[in-house]
Amino acid sequence: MNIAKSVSLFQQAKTLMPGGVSSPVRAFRAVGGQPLFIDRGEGPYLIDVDGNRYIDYVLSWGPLILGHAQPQVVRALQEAAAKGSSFGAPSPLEIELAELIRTFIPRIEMMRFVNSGTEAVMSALRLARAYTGRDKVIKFVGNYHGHADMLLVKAGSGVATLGLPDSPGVPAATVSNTLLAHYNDLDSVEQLFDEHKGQIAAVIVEPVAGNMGMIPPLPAFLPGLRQLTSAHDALLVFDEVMTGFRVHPGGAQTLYAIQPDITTLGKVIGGGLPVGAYGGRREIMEMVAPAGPVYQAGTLSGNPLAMTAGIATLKQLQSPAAWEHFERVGSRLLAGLQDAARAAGVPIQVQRLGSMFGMFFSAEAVSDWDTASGADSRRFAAYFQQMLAQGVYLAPSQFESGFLSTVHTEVEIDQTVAAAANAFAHLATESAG
Ligand code: HOZ
Repeated sequence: MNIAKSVSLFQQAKTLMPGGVSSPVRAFRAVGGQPLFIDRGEGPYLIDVDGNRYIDYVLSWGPLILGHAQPQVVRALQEAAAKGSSFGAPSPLEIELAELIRTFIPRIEMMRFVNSGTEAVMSALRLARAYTGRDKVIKFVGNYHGHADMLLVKAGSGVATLGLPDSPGVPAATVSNTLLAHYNDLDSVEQLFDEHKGQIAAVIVEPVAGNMGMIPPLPAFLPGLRQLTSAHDALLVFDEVMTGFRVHPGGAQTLYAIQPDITTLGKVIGGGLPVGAYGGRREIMEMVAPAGPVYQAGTLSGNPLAMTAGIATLKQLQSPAAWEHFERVGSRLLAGLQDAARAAGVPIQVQRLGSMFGMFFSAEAVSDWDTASGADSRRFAAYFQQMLAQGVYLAPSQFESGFLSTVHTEVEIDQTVAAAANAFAHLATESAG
């Protein structure tokens, strides 16, 4: 595969941007090789600057649930851009997107739009602290909630990919109120509530972990978190930036029938433009300024372009056909991967919920950070390169999730499974040799 133009652009980019990228995982550090520079996206495909074409399962790390350059989204954006890109004043589009979100997730009675998932989470936790009058927050090892200081401790995603348990530049005092529990382990949460009685404002969780690979919750985990937070007058914050509109039309909270107090969203609700939102019970949200005293603001928040892309995207997700499609192609992909791995004698763990999936090279079930990080990362890197060489673009880290779109058809799925069969066979030969 010729990637000469990407190679040359990467050299240039490294002189201008740290590591040559605008976000760390994109640099391919965990899988070797170098990032591809992308010219354009077309439906389920990415086309790089050298003209190579890939079936894309990253989809801009989740937002592009309708695929790249989806015609209705593009048309809506063109019309909106012609009317102005940002007003710094309310527009009817904010109401339209907020209504749509509330239709899908009724628990979000009120919301505030921001510009990223990171911003949504840091604002949600400020609100949770203000509402409860407490400072401490429980997060889970391997869960990732963006790069706000207080949450940059034992985080997943790029932090895990690069093997950085913490980040320099984060003051010890800032994370002193961040308590760590283990995903899928209620005892570890209960212990923290016992040790810090009356001091814990909230438990924040990725209801389906997506940033240490994809790991669904065990049956008792989310109900247990709801019960514990309620019993201790703490808030339950669901970070659905990744799972929102992915695992179920109503998010993980609907799939598992749990009512969080605050939900954070991002990715899909911006249809590929930068956006985030946090929302929840009216009584809590009315503490946000100017309705209440909790300050949070943003120049581009609620801008008409992001709102337009979000509206055009969510409207298309109202069709049951979209969700039937995810079930059909998603189960075909999973079964194909499982069969191919079994045939090659390569142990894998695969999971899927809606249009989100994950795969680990492990013979053991994966349920938390310890088991996720115990999976074979060298095998993952080799698999990634094999898939890329055959035109399949996966996230360049085993600590990320894969995503499907409404335009990934059986054709792309079957090509992917055939490529995976070759890759598994190659891995099996390598370990035999
Ligand atoms: N938070 C995203 C991954 N889980 C961002 C990755 C990127 O854009 O590089």
